[in-house]
Amino acid sequence: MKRFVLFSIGLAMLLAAACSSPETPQPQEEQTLPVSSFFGPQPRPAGVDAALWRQLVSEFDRVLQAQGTARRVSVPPTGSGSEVGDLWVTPDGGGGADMSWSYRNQGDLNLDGTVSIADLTPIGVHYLNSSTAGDWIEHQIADADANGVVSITDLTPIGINYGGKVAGYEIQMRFLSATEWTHASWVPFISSAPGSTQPPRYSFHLAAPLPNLVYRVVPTANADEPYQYGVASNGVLYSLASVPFWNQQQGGDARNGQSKVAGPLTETVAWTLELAGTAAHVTSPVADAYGTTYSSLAAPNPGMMQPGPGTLYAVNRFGQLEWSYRSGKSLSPPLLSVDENVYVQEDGGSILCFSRDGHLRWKRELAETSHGAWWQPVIADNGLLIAPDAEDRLNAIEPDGSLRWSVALAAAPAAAPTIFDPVLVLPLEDQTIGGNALTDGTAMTAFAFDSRWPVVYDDALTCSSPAAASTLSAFCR
Ligand SMILES: [Ca+2]
Ligand SMILES: [Ca+2]
Repeated sequence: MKRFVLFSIGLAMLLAAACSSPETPQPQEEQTLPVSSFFGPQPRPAGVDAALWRQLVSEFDRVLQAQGTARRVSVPPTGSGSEVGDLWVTPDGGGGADMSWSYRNQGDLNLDGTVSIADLTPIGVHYLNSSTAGDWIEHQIADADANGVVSITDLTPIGINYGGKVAGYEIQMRFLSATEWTHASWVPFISSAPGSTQPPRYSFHLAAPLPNLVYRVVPTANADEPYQYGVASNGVLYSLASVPFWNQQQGGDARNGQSKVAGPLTETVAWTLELAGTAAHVTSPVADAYGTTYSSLAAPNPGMMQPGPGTLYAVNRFGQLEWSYRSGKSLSPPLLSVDENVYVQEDGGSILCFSRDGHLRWKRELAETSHGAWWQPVIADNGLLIAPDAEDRLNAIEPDGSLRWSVALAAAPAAAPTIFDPVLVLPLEDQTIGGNALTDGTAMTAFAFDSRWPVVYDDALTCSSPAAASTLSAFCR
């Protein structure tokens, strides 16, 4: 037997010598196959230039050497670039709720759950594509350092995060008043659809969420306890879950400026968009659950105190203009409803309702006269839009554009309405704060206090008074 093996090796050597004779050309691939000092020969992926592939493999060796991460395996992603920032919790209408979030693991460009040398391939495939092109969404997955172009520098985050693994996500919860998070469930890693360049989106159903519970998800590098935890997602307070991220000026209908997402901790500029013309006045932007931002800008109005004709802009989360609507009149800040309508009020009082894609769904005239000013309407949690008009009436409009109620005010509105459920609070020009029932508009109370911008937080309405400097008053339920 031993003799047979020796004979076989000898035959193989003879055959190999015959194959490598000068008359037989080497295949092109073998001549250009680059070798990683950590992982050995790296076959060139289809569609990637041979010289570029050599450069990527060589540079990746250098990055791994510098970071000292080449031997690392299965560590949880802990960097801010892996932080899930789009956890949504949406009530299902039957007492439960649906959680959803996008996979994030910085450096895992091929979306297989692990940061490895296989993640060099997307850089080669999408090399030198940039955010200035309209098809950026197809290439963006390879922009590991998020600088708007796929280039050699995208190897660095792969090296830094090398070995980063997401085996799944733990769903955690805590009561609003507590600091300790507790385990609610765990969901395994899922892959994207074949050929997809978009991170997979996870979903999880909550059978019985409580209003004062906060939810978040945390990636784990392993499937069993004790978990190795990565960086936690944004937390969502369930009672704010049905509200878009920042759906009207000063946050929500209580004007308390509270968002349901944690803001960024770094000051990196993600994008800048130049809008045409000169803006004399920019209103508070609002953001929906898809990351699209809406804002109304006004043109200058020479010689006039009030802003000029306004334009409503919708800008997506990549900084690209989705649509715009130019009005002949000045515009209020936009408002978003949970049923995905975008509202804006024109000078004089007309309400315009748009769908998310910029289609004008309806327009409702409220007053025949014009004040040369807009008021800030407010949208209640139940979708009812409350809007003052130029004839000093307060109007409640249903999502379909029909009028639920309309009542005369004791004086002209002096600022924006605020909802202090079940009362609608409105500062008036006669230096009182009026209170009307949200359900039918009935005047319930009026107290003498010269204030602008009341806010509601917890169980108190807080107002500051310009008449008595530094006065801050709180009115409890
Ligand atoms: Ca990967
Ligand atoms: Ca890049």
